[in-house]
Amino acid sequence: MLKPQESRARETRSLNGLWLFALDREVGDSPWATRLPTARQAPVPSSYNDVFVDAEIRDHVGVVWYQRSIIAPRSWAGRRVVLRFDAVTHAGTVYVGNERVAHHEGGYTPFEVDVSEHLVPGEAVLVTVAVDNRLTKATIPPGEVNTDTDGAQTQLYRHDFFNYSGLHRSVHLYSTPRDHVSDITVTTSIAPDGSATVGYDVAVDGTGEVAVLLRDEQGRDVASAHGSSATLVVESPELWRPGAAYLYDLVVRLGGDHGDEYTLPVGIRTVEVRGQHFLINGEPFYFTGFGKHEDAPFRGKGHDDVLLVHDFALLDWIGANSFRTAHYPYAEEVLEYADRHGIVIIDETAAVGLNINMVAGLTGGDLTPTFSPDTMNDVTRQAHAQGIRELVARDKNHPSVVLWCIANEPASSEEGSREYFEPLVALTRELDPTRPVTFANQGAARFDNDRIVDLFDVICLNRYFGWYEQNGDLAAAERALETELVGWASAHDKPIIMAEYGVDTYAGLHQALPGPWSEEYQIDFLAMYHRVFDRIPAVVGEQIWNFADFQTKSAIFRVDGNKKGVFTRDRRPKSVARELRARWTAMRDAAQSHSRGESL
Ligand code: BDP
Repeated sequence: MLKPQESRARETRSLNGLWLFALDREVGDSPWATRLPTARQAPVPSSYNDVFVDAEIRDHVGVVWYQRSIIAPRSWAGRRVVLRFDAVTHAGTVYVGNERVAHHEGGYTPFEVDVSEHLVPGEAVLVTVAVDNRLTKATIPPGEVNTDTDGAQTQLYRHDFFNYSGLHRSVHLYSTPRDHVSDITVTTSIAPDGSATVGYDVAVDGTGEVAVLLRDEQGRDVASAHGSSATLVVESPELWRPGAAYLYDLVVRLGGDHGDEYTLPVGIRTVEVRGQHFLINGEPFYFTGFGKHEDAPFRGKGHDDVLLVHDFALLDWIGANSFRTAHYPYAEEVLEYADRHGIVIIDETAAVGLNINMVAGLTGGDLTPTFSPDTMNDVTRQAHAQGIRELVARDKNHPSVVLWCIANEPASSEEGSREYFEPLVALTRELDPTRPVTFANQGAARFDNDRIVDLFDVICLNRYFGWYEQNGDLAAAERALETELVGWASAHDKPIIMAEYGVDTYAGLHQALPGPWSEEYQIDFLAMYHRVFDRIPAVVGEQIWNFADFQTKSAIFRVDGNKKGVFTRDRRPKSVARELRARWTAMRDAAQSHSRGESL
């Protein structure tokens, strides 16, 4: 699915800004028919929860309404006009004037609708969006909605981040010629002689001849072809490398000089898993970085370019080369920035909380089977499959994305997990045969009782020895961690990434004898994990939980949210940041001199 862009044939208008905003109980039967009966305005993009000082809005379960008037310029008459939402969390129903034009489920992937027949260029029309934040076993992530005796709905969900909702990402109105490029798929390979190929496949809605041009960063044409699919050869390619991105432009034209044009940035690189190695461009790659969240004060999960650039500046400062989009697909701007700046991405679906017996890192509870007709069932799996389809459709062309992660901490030691996951892994491979596939494994599923790991290419482990287990006892935690990692490394000939490890740390709490929650304990804890990783060659990556503190629902083990960040929620470094910086910048320098051919 192509992101809207300006080109000589395309125009886009941003619909970001202030929209009218009302709760469901404040509106009548057909709220789209007239102006919403409210003076309240909500910013787009943003979560709505924290911008108003109103508990009813923050904790609302169900539908809210957004509305604004839009106008397509007169010059768009006769063209195709599209209304596009980058993310409506979790479900959106869209009305243009009196007509319902779209419905989409899945809060972290875009959708769009051709509205050419629903508006008249030059005339204003109302756009109204019903946003539903309810999570059920038919949604990804899953949840349960319960109704109290007084009729109020409450939302139960098992993931450890606040259920932020709203128009989280940009909204666009754009136009293309009627005959237009509807999709592009690019795959790249590198030949033994150092030349490269860029294979492309262009989908077209309408008619016209396709012509493509590949341009380098200086704007020079390096290859061209005609036809909707072909393979371009680049004799002396500049590769896309971690920390040293290089992007070509694939300019796709349809129907000659007056037809459509779309430009796709292309990075030439390969990804491969060989034995216990993860290879990028044929060279072993070691992941350093974090599991992140889209989370910030006031805006919740609303996308913000200021935060985007600042977070990447902090990643660079600390020497990290990668992160995982825990626990949902992030805004496309994030992936584009990663492409442009050489940061490596593990791209995750929103399938988090597929474990009935776990709440935020803690197992226990009633031991209800997770996979059963009454719990996570075929309907859940259909939503999950749709989430995978939409993730791959959106992100398949990003060179920064090197690994699909199709779930976080499912109950993979429980009966039924294999039947649930087998078709989903097959689907992912069918949609994208070029990238390896993983899931993030939770600690209750160890190397001797996990039922699904052999279906995947890379073992991603989330472990909390020294926090949820052996709390405060790092010597015992070190033994447990080593036993666990050695167990996995001997049981499977696959690379291991520690995809989560971390401790809640209250910024400013210092202790001479480090104990849990202090900044010193976070330092000792991470140093211990790193000692162990350095002893086990199958470990090819370390991604700390979490980049920054983030908001959660309330719980007795959460203090205004989850405090496992290396940075606070407002992005100030905790003491451990400098220790990580020393380790990771040294590793980055060594990797860079290695790829320059210097001896280590
Ligand atoms: C893991 C989850 C993550 C939580 C983390 C924690 O994958 O979402 O935030 O534990 O408890 O289980 O901090």
